[in-house]
Amino acid sequence: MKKTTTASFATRAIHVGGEPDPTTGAIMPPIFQTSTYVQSSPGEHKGYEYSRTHNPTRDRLQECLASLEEAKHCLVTASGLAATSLIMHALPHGSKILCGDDVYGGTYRMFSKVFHETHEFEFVDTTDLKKLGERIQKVKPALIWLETPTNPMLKISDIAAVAKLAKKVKALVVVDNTFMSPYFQRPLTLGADIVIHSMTKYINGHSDVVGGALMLNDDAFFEKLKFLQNAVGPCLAPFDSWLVLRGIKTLAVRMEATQKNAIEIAKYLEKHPKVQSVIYPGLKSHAQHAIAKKQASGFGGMITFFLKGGMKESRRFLENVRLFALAESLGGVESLIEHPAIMTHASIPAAIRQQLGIHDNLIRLSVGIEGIEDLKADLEAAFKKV
Ligand code: P1T
Repeated sequence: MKKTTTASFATRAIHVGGEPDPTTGAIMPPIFQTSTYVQSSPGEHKGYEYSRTHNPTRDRLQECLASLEEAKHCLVTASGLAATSLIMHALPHGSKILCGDDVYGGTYRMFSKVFHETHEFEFVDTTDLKKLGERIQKVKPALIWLETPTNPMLKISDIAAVAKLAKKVKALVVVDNTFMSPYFQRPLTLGADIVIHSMTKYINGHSDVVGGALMLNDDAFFEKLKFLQNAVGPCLAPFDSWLVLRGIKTLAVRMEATQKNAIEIAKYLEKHPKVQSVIYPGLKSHAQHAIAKKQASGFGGMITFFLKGGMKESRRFLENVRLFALAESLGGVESLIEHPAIMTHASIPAAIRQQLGIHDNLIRLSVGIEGIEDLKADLEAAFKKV
């Protein structure tokens, strides 16, 4: 099925890039587990020379993902951070970047500890459009980096409004769409220029691959990124590409199922006497609930909440869950739980964590698709130990 088909999301997730193998009719595409390709004469080949540059299994995945994000182009990369690094490599030295103040700890670390020598970063609250507009006019950035919802505070930025402000100074807008997946949110259709994903999360959905992706419509910038991927090297392996192609087939049903469970759990936590407050974009109490509703077709499966107490209570709680696995990462079919201050966001300086609200009693859930009663019973048993 062509990536430009008008078929529904669920159909495209299964069939774009998923055509049967033309040589054998195998319904599942083969894994082209090869590093190189034989040439009939020097420079004469079938379009493939070396797997850092091209691989047929990777091509199939890229076609599928471009279709799902409604993008002209897609590149898949060795990790989510590899996708981020390619964009940073593509910017000229001295570029100014405005980045949301609450982003994945690894993204913050890359910007503040790796690319800070060549680019200038300023971290701003991108949910505050007035303040952001002022900084855009003052700084005249080359690029605005949005994570929405953010990790871990689940803050939502208005993508269309930020894109409008960015256009005034010709800044590119990048959206890290990892938490929503293209099933719930397609930033390119809202005016963003580039979308990136940690495919490690919902897109693959089975916690068995580390991978990333970037999608965009601009031909020249795509060629630059493709050149950089080949020149710098962070390509996705054929087997990992195949695993993601397999996982992505169920993206639509997984996102619906995770959201259904997440809504139940968010409501359960909201009423729990041992919970101080709950952050979930689908709750009316969420500060940007209206924006979430306007720009996305769902609220996802990530919940953050503050337990009553501090580090001692958090540890007790996290040591006593059984079904929720205490682990970094998110977006798999199995439920995960973690402590952002110690785990995923430890690379953010403590003072900044405090400003953002990443306190010792903050807990993050990635709600999986297990039976809802089992998930609630697991949390309830752990609460009893606190
Ligand atoms: O881990 P990697 O595939 O390189 O992706 C990095 C990344 C990028 N963007 C967002 C929003 C992310 O959440 C991540 C990775 N996050 C975790 C590992 C985590 O547990 O939050």
